[in-house]
Amino acid sequence: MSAGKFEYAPAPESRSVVDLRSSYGLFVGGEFVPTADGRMFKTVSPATEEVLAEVTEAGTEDVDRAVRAARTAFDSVWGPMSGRDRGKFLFRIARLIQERARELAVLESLDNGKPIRESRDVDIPLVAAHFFYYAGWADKLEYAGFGADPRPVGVAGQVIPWNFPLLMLAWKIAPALACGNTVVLKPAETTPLTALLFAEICQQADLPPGVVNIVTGAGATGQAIVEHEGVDKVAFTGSTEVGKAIARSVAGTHKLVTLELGGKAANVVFDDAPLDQAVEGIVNGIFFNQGHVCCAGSRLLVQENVYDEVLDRLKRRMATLRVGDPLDKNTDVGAINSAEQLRRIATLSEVGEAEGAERWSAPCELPDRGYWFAPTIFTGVTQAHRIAREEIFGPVLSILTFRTPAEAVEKANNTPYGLSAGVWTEKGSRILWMADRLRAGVVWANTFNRFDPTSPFGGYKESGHGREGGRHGLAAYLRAGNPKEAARA
Ligand code: TAP
Repeated sequence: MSAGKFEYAPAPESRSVVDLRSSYGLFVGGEFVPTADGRMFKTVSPATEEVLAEVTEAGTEDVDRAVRAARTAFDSVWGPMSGRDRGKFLFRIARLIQERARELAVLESLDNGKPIRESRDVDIPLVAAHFFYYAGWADKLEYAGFGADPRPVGVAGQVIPWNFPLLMLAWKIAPALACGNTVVLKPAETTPLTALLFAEICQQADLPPGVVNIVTGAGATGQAIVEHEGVDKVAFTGSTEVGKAIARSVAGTHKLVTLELGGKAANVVFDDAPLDQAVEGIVNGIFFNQGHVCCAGSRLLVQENVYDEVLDRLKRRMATLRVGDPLDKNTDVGAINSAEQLRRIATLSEVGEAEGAERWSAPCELPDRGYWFAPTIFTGVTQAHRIAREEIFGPVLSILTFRTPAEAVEKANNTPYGLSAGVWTEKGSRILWMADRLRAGVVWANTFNRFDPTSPFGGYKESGHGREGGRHGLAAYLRAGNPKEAARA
């Protein structure tokens, strides 16, 4: 245990609340079914490398079956159902998520590696909040500003990443269902388990068969969903590279598409900021969820005259972070999600050193088994460095400096991405001045990584297009958004 850390007895959350099956089929047409043409793969705990379960790798025939089930449910039950009745199902799902919150949180931490403190206090409460929020919209769509009689799109094909597995599922499924669509969703290869537990919750809620279909698998399964002719709308969250491939594949088809992609957010600290709070915000911005956050504050821009002080306080704070067992309630930073992601973080960190930046890692003992990376910062970073330009998607912070607000804006916007940004200052006028100029979908002021179902989220530039969350999030799942579009439809 390093100096500065309090000694705590281990406080592990019990795994006994989770009833893991040894293998899982696909959830199609309201039932768990075996694959027609796919294979099985294993999902492991990234903290221990223990195999948790075998999961089905859906092939094209399975995807076709799922899309057909979704179409039938859309035509026969869910599309014609009144918004009021759809809302009841969504409220029921939201309540079941709350009832089974502990089970979901433990399973998420097991499969993903994130600290139980975060899955219990952030992920799962937000998942329930999303279902409650969109349940409320289901019978009010005609007042949402999308025309007098907005219609669902049809069958939505949804592909999500591994960093917030159940939360990304909620961002996709809750608005889609509220608007009257049915869905085929693929969770990420490394984190399928909470999506499969969600399928059980759909059964428990008596959701009509085929409204939600969960097909597990890798990239090829995602591609089969995206390319399926029976899919009317593609919703994707993931890397910019795969997002571009998806945009190319749906171009020229009838499909609507929304893309939530990567980021390289600037977190800008001015000299008049309350520095202790700013340091908390910096730590939360980059070490929350091991930095596996698309809107992570991975580029810290500090005003030059407070640079030494901020750096000093930041290192002191980082030395108190507890890295280790995700199921321990005292853990601040859990495991890296996969061996592949760990390699990517390690490689980019080596590139940072090779290009001349100075590396410092928090003193901590990393467990022997599993995938781990100590919270790390780089100083002496210039805008040309790869670690200042590329998304690392791990607990690695690049620190740059600036002198004037104009320089801060110029550096913050000097990125192909534009998902989020943070501003730390005590001047309200400066916050507004910065927010006007930062080319980012979300700008946080004197806070970071705050999410709420009522608030839209999405990117500029290569961070994607379309918004999720809030009233704006409905637009992606409704046709005839305005009278002109209605006339064309
Ligand atoms: P990706 O490799 O892009 O994977 C995302 C999802 O797409 C996974 O389910 C993946 O399956 C699937 N996929 C892979 N290749 C595909 C293809 N050719 N066609 C269709 N689907 C395909 O990203 P990732 O590594 O999981 O996630 C990290 C990235 O997501 C980061 O760049 C991060 O910034 C971004 N992200 C963005 C947001 C928002 S809201 N903007 C939120 C979270 C994450 P497999 O898992 O089986 O490979």
